[in-house]
Amino acid sequence: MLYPQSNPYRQVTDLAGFWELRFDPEGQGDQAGWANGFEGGRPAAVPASWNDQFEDWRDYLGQVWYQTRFSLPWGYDTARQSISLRFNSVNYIAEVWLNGVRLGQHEGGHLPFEFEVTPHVLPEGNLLVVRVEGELKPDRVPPGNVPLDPRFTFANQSYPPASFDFFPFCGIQRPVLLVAVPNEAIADLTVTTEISGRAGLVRVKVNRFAGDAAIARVSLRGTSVSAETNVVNEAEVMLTVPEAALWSPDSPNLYDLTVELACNSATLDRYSLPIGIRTIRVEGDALLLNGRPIYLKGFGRHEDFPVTGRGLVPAVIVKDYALMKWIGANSFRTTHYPYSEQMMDLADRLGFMVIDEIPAVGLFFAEVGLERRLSVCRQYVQELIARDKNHPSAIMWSIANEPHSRLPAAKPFFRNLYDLAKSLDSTRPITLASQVGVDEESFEFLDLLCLNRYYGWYTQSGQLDEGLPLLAAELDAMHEKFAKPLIMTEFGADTIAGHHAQPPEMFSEEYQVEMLTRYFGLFRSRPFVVGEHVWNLCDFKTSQSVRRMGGMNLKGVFTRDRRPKLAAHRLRELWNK
Ligand code: ADA
Repeated sequence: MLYPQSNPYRQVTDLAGFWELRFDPEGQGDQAGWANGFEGGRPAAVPASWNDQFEDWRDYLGQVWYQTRFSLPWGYDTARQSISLRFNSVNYIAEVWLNGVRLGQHEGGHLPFEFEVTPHVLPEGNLLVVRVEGELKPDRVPPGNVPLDPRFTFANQSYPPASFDFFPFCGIQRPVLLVAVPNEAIADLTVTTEISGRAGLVRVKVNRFAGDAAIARVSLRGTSVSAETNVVNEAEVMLTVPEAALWSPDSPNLYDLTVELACNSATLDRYSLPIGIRTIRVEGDALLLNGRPIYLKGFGRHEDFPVTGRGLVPAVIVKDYALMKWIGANSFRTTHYPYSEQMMDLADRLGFMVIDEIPAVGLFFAEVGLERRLSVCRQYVQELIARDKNHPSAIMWSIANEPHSRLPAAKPFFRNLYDLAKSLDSTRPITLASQVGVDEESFEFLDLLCLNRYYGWYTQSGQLDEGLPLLAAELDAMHEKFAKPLIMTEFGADTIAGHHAQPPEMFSEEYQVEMLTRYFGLFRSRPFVVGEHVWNLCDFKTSQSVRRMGGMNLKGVFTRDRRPKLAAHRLRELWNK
């Protein structure tokens, strides 16, 4: 799924701004025909979550109607072009109408979807209506409102009752784009890279929308190779880049790749994207980038900021990267859902390695709704790989976070997703972040191990001396059983900024520092540990519960408004040593 761009053949217009929004707790909108427009809306910013934009709708996850009007900008031409509407992210269920025509529906809040609108769009005064709801339900992914069952350890009550520990923000959270491409256009590109000696090998598969045979011309750094599209509208070429400047965190070299579609020497379409030449694979106990062992230093994070909620805020992206560079990090996991395309683009440019995770957190394996949860997860795997496959920064796929995998149905569930992901992309390792550890049967086939652990916090609370040896034993047991490299994908301590204690005690800045420092010491004594991701980069909003002061998860090493705690300075020392 190519990200829209403007060039002499293509146009894109961002429909951001103040849209009309109407809350519809009674669900009267359907009867009242709000799909054809409605009165009585209030201004709401798009993109942004709706929950914190108003004075009294924070915990409302029900039905909401959005509408906006737009005219086709100069140059958009429904005769020569195919016009579509792209939604980068709408949480959770979105249903869309244009000028009263129902375009379709999408489930899942963190991956893009688009509708072709050429037959329905008018030169002026188009009415776009979007109905959104984010109810928490057991058969959704991520699930919520799951009936409490001791087997699934959802013992802690939280409000809203999400089966995940971050606030279930809702709304149109990333840009909505009006896109025009030529009728004869490039539909998709798949770039994979290899290294041969000092040369880089760049394989490019070009898919075009159905049409007569055409030439795909692929250019990179002055070298150009062409191939004719075949009966399935596909062409594949390979370019060799001598003395290639490889992509890595230390030197995130990118090349501008340009693909043109031509027929009878007339260029029909063009698409350009930055690519990085790199390889990533697991070998023995090591994770190799460009054939060399790497160690991941970084964080779990959230797209979370006051007022905008999970909305796209480019300045926060820039800030978080600046803080991660300052602290010496080289990677992050997209906990617990795919982040914006803008976040991924900067990861390529700034040299951050990304564990790219589908929004599958809090999965459970009771029979009821299991098939449905599997099909939604399969949809997410397909959508994520289609969206992020060409990013050099995306070094592996994560198919779940902390699934409740003690039931036998878990293993075949993840085998299914693993096989699907491998069939779509055989160039990246695949994993999941486990809370079950050595009993996570799926680690038999997954490419590497990821573990979330909080010894000294949820267990052995306040007693790091007790907790550390238990963690050491568990790491050794996992390595003994699975003989694969392991990343500690989560560990940390809730910390109230400004709260101090000597000797260190829970919630104090000193306790967070001691916990992280001693965990690091342990990891460095285990050569099969190939990475450490601290939970979390910043404090973030979550559901209210007795364990979450002020509805906040305070395990950030920075506060929610990006001010450092003591641990941030310690990490900077440890990671820049
Ligand atoms: C889990 C979970 C995180 C967060 C963390 C915590 O590991 O994956 O989302 O909830 O625990 O703070 O307890």
